[in-house]
Amino acid sequence: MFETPRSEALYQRACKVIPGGVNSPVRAFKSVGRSPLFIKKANGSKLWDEDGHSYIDYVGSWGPMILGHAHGPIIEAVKKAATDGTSYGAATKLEIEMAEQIIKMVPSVEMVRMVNSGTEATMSAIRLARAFTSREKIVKFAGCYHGHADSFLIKAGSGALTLGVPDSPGVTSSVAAGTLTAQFNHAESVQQLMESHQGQIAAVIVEPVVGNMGCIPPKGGFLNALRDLCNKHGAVLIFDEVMTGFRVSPGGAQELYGIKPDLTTFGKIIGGGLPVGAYGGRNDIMSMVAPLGPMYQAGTLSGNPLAMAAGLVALKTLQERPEIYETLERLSARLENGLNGIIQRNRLPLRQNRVGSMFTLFFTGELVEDYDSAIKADKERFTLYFNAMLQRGIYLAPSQFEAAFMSVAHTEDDIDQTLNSAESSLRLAFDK
Ligand code: KE4
Repeated sequence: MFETPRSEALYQRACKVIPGGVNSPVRAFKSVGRSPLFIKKANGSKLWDEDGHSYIDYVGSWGPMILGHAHGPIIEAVKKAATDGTSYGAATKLEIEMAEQIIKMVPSVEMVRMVNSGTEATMSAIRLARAFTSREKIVKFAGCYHGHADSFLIKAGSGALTLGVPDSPGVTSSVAAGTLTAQFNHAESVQQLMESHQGQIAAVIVEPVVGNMGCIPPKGGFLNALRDLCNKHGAVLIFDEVMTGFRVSPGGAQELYGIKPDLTTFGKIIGGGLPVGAYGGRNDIMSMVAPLGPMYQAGTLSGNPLAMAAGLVALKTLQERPEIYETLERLSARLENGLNGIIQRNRLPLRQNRVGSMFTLFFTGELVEDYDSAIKADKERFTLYFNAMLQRGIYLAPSQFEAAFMSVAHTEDDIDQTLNSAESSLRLAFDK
């Protein structure tokens, strides 16, 4: 019997002192009908919970753990940096090395500012685009999630979508009025907004490969159309690569699809598991950022030595060992092909979307190409599958509307164990 009494007790205790017992909503497992697991430790592809159960992990801390948990060189770098102090609130050489490393890997970035989360990166990028264009409105896409800054909690995806509350209380109507919502993979929806708000749109922000509706790749020509529309209407094109950056290729989605955005936001992998975000892009735009320019943005712990040490090891490893992406592709394809075999053998109404080592199994028989098709997924059957997999030692994202992630620490045995568990879990979820 799959019992988690220690997690249960910790959850009760956590709920007395932390809203909902967690420090980020999706961790509460609300949409999968059970109380959250409390994780004790992790290594490589594995997690262990407080009750001693081990799991093959496909969440990877929501993306950062591309090299696997407790990656030796990252741990060593953090330990070494810590002996020299944890934060100075002053300039350091490490921050220059980090900026140079990002610029080397992502050529559209000519200057970059470090911050402490993906939210800070996207919030700052939007403010910068408004400052650069002297315009007030932004365009985002239904179902895309860019963190929890007010301007984005308008039909947000990820946690907000899962919680069934697309617009968050506390976001003022004046802020909401500044955010226009388009449809991912429907460029005409952006064109309509541009034409009906001539000269008012500062930026279009997009997840170039959506992760926050579950994984949805861009259809051919969609990102090119956004590039052309932004050129035509004088808007800043922002690629939110918090999830896709250094994930789908060393240069992110912009390298994979050959599109040059004006600004890019980063998070997750860039910190090697420590709190790091960044935004960067064209010199003429970044030159507006204080203290060089008038647009203000600041942060006590931005670029702190521990986070830079961890992030630098992560990025250098990915840049110097491009074969890592071949390994990620091989492992991810093995899982996808295995699941396709199960789907065909059992005639199941399921669809898989995958870009490299980020992927989602959707509980629908239809293609999932946009918000409207994503939300048709059968959340109830996903919940049955999620819990069956958890009991079999497979840790998936506790929401249908999230991407799963492979790491180079995963093994073929992990994949085969996952596939065995998936077949029985899916048969249970579909009463086969
Ligand atoms: P953070 O502020 O959580 O570091 O980053 C916000 C963010 C921005 N842009 C994209 C494309 C993102 O995916 C995210 C955060 N992703 C979610 C998972 N879908 C984080 C998990 C959570 O909220 O706990």
